[in-house]
Amino acid sequence: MRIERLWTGARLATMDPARSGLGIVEKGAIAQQGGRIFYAGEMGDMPQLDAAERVDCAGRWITPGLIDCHTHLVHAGNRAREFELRLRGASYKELARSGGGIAATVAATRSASEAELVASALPRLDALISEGVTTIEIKSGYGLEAETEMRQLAAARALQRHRRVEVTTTFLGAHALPGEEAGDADRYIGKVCEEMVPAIAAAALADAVDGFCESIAFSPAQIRRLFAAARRHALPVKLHADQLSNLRGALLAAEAGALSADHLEYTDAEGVAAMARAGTVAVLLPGAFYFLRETRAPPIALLRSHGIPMALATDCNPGTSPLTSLLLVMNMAATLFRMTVEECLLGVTRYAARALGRVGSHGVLSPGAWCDLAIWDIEQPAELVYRMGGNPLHRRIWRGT
Ligand code: DI6
Ligand code: FE
Repeated sequence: MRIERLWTGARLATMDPARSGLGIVEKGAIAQQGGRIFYAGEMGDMPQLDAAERVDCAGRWITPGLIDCHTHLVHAGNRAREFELRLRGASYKELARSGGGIAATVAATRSASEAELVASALPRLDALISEGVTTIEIKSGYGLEAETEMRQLAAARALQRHRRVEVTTTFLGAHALPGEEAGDADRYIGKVCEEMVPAIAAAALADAVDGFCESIAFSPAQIRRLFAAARRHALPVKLHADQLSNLRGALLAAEAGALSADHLEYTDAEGVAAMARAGTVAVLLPGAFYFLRETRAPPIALLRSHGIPMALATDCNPGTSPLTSLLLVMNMAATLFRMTVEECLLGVTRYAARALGRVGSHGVLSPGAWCDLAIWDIEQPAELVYRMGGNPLHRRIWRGT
């Protein structure tokens, strides 16, 4: 049979659940047809294939293209000034309560056009892509009214016309209470549920709905209303849960059958057990933990003992994680959270795909999955987690090319 492209002489970390651990194949080959993987495995076991193009990888390692499953990549402006204030002792919560924080980025984002949002996001996207990212999730949440939320989501989708990357979008209207709502969070959540979710669903602008469950954001009761609205429009949900305090957000997310519960620094044993029962992915964000100088780490040992899939992401945002390196995220997760190399690599591939509801098609090297590859100049997979700075990416392949 004739196929489009064949990579040979590679070592593969397939992340294939049918193999153990990283799913390593020492003498591997990958065949690509129509943008999807036709074969991935031992060269010796490969059927006879006539390839239009052959690439010898000279012993390099191939992983699935990396997936950044939690970002706020599209926004205007930055918060370097606020960073300086935090260095002088102000806390993130204090800045948020005094009208800075998310509100500052909302003001900048509301006055930016879609083209301006795209232009300012591209350098951040390029930084991620340069390290092998092939799929990225991008949230709204800096508009906090229908028009800007939709413009942010449209800008996120538009990035796919500028770069060879897949973008999934998440509506995060329940990120913060905008100033003009005069402290009435219930009324604002009503608008999110009755106006924004239906409009965004009708325009097919979002793949999921997310919220921020926190004392400085929305209560569990308000998040329940949000999740009910998402369900009415058949949209899957995710949650920023237990990042700064324990409002039992992980439990709430699990009970709603959420794809993922994200952050989890303050999650308790009951929340973890509920996530295990529901199959909710834990998305861990060590960049925000680091940048806020948080001291309480997510309950990694508990998540591990319950067999909960742990994903890792940049949380790229201007306030708590101005970070555009998924390689550095892995190093932080290993160093700060004591995650293993294997957990880190699965966290930016197979389990990141699962956090986006894309099981089997993304984040694995197996037949039928998209042929999104990262080819690395390394001797062993641990190097991807071990280094701080530096970038061993040799080639990034998206949909077979
Ligand atoms: N948690 C975070 O860390 C970001 N959003 C959220 O819900 C912070 C967003 C910001 O400060 O701009
Ligand atoms: Fe976030």
